[in-house]
Amino acid sequence: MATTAVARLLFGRVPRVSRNLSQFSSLKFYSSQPSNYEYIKTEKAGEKQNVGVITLNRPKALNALCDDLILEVKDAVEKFDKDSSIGAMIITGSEKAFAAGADIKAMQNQTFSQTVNGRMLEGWSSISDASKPLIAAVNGYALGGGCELAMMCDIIYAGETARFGQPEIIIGTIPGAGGTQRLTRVIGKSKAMEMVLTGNQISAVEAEKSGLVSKVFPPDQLLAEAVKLGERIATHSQIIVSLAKDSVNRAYETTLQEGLRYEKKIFYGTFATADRKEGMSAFIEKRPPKFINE
Ligand code: DAK
Repeated sequence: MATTAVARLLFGRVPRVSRNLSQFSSLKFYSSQPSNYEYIKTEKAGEKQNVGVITLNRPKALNALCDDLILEVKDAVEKFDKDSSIGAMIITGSEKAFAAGADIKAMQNQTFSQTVNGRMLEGWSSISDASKPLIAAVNGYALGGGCELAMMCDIIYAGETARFGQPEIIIGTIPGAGGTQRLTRVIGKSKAMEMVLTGNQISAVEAEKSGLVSKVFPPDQLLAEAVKLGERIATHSQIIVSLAKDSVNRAYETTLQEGLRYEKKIFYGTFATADRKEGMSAFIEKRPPKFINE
C-alpha cells in the first residue's frame, strides 16, 4: 500500500488565503492575498512561507466569536490543513483581545428550543479536527469561547498581558466548548473549578505556571515567536507531525493502557512511511533529512 494511503488510513485528512496585518509589520516574511473573509485575516508567514496565520479581526467587539467569524476560522483552518506548503497554523487576535468569547448579543434572546433545534454554535468542534498543529498566540483577553478556542489549539503561547477566564457563570450560563472539560484536564480540578465557579481571570504567568500556556513573551514579540515555533515544526515530516499530534491528543480521550497501545501502533505505522526511513538514514549519514511527506 502506498505510504500516503497508509497515512490517510491512520489519521484521516492530510491552500492558502488574504489581507494586510498590522501585527506583521515587525515580521520579515509574510504574504497576503485578498480574500472574502469579513472577520478574519489570513497570511502565510515564515522564511519559507510555510506557517498559516489566521488573525481574528472584529476589533469593535473584542473579537467576540459570532457564527460567521467561527465559520470563517473553520474554513481557513481547513484550507491551510489541505495546503501542502503549510506545516503549522497559528490563530491569533489583537493586542487587546484574542477573543472575548461567543457573541453575547447574538445569544441574548435565544430560547432553549432554538439552541437545541438550531444546534447553536455547533460549528466550533471541527476546528480541533485539523491534522496539522495549531498554535494559539494569545494577547489580551481570552475569555469564555476565546479561552476555549485557544484550548482547541495544540500549543498556547501568550503575551505578558494575556488574561484567561471562563466568565460564563457571571452571565448566567456555563462554558459550552470545552471550558469545563479541556481546562480541567489541563490545569486540574481545583483551579478549573475556581475559574469556572467564580468567573475570575488568570494572568499569562499563572496560566504558564498551571500548564495552560507553554511560554510567555512580551506582547510585541508574541507573533514572531509563534511563527518561529511553527517554522520549527514545519521542518519535520507533515505525516509524522500529524501522527505525533494525534497520539498526544489520544492521551486526553482514553485510559493509559489504551493510549499506550495506540501510541505503539502509530509508532509501528511510521515504518510504513518514506519519511521515517529518510529521517533515520539522514541521521546515520550525518546529513539533514529531506522529507517528502509520504
Ligand atoms: N459578545 C459581544 N460583544 C462583546 C463581547 C462578547 N462576548 N465582549 C465584548 N463585547 C463588546 C462590548 O459589548 C462592547 O461593545 P459596545 O458596547 O462598544 O457596542 C465592546 O465589545 C467593548 O467591550 P467593553 O466596553 O466591555 O470593553 P472593556 O475593556 O470594558 O471590557 C471585557 C473588556 C472583555 C472584560 C468585557 O467586554 C467582557 O467582560 N466581555 C464579555 C466576556 C464574556 O462574558 N465572555 C463569555 C461569553 S459566553 C459553544 C461554543 C462557545 C460558547 C458556548 C458554547 N458551543 C460549541 C456549544 C461560548 C460562550 C461564551 O463565550
